[in-house]
Amino acid sequence: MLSEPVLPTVGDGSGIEPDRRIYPEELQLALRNKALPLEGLHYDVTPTGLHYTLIHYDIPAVDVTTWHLEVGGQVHTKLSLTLEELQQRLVQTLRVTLECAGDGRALLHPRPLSQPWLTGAVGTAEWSGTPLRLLLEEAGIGEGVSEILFTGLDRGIEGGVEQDYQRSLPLSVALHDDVLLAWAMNGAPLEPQHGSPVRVIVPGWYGMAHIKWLRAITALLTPFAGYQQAVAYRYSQSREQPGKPVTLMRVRALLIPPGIPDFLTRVRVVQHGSVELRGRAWSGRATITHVEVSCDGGSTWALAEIGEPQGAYSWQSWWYLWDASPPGTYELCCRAHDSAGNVQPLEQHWTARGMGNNAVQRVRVLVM
Ligand SMILES: Nc1nc2c(c(=O)[nH]1)N[C@H]1C(S)=C(S)[C@@H](COP(=O)(O)O)O[C@H]1N2
Ligand SMILES: [Mo]
Repeated sequence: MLSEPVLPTVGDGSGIEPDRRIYPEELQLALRNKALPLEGLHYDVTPTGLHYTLIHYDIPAVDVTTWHLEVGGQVHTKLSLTLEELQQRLVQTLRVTLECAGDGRALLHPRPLSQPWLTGAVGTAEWSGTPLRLLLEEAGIGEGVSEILFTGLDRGIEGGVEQDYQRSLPLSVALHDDVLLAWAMNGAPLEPQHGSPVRVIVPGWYGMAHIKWLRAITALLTPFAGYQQAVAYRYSQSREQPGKPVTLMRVRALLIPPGIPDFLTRVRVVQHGSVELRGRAWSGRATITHVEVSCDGGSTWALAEIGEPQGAYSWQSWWYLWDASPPGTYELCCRAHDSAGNVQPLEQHWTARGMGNNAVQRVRVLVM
C-alpha cells in the first residue's frame, strides 16, 4: 500500500457557479484521454480516430507474435491461446456504443478530481471477435464459479494501490452470447490505444468493463474485490462509502451543436430561421422510446423524430426542426427516455467519484 496523494475537491459546493480552475493534473489526463468532438455524432459508426479513449495508466507495447491469452482459475481445462488460435474460432461482429462512466464528471459541483470529462466520452464502433462464452465452455466452468475476472497488461498505482487493470463480471453476464473478445474495430486490427491485440466488449455496460490489452481470464469462486471493482467504479456520496457498483450505461441523448462556434467559448452562432438539430441517444440494455428537445433551457419540451434502431447495442439518431427566431440567446437541451422508464435528469446526480452523470446537455446558442 502506497500513500494516496491528497488532492482537494474543487468548487465551493453551492452548485451555482462551476469552478473554473483546472488543475495541471487534470489537464494532463485530459490531453491523454480525448473525447468525441460532438460534431462526430454525425456518423452512425464513429471513425476510429474520433472515438473517445480512456487509459488509466500507460498504453502497453504488446508484441502480437508472443502474446498469449491465458484462461484459468476454476476451470476444467486451462487454455493458452495465441491471437491466431483465438481468431480461428467463431467470429461475431457487433455495433456497440461505449461510454465512459465518468462522462460529465467535470460539470459536477464540486468537481471530483479525475479525468475531467465534459460531454462526449462516447463512441460507436463495429467490434469483431470471438464470443467469450465459447471459450468459457471450451475451458469448462468449475463447480461454484460466481465471477469471471479479466486482467489487462497495463499496470499502475491508483488510490495508493499498485495494480494491474482488472475487473470481473458476474458469471451470468460473462456467459451472455454478445460478450466478445474483440481483436478488430471497424474492420481493422485494434489500435494500441483501444487495447491491441484483444479487448473485452460487454455490450450495454459503461466503458470500465471493456478490459483492453487482455492477458488473462480467470474463473473465480468468490467476488473479486480489487480496486477497480470495489473502490473506483461505485455510486456513493463519499470516497469512503462503498455505494453501489457502476454497471449499465444510463440513458442519454447528445446533440450536435448547430451553426458555427466561437473559437474560445464554443458558444454557437446560428442564422435565424429553420435549423435542423440532430443527435444520438442510447441506454445500456434498453431501447430509446423518445427524445425531447428544449430551446429554452429546459422549461418547455417538444418531441424529436427518432431513427431506426441499429442493432441492440448502438446509439440511435434523432432530429428536430427548430424555428430559430427571433434573434437572441437560447439554451438548447435534449433528453432521452428508454423502454425501462428511465429519463435523463435536469439536475446533476452528484457522486464522489463523478460516475453516471447523465444530466441533460446544455448548448448556448446566439441566433443572429
Ligand atoms: N486494461 C485496461 N482496460 C480498460 C481501461 C484501462 O485503463 N486499462 N480503461 C477502461 C475505461 S475506464 C474505458 S471508459 C474504456 C475506454 O475504451 P476506449 O479507450 O477504447 O474508448 O476502456 C476500459 N478498459
Ligand atoms: Mo471509463
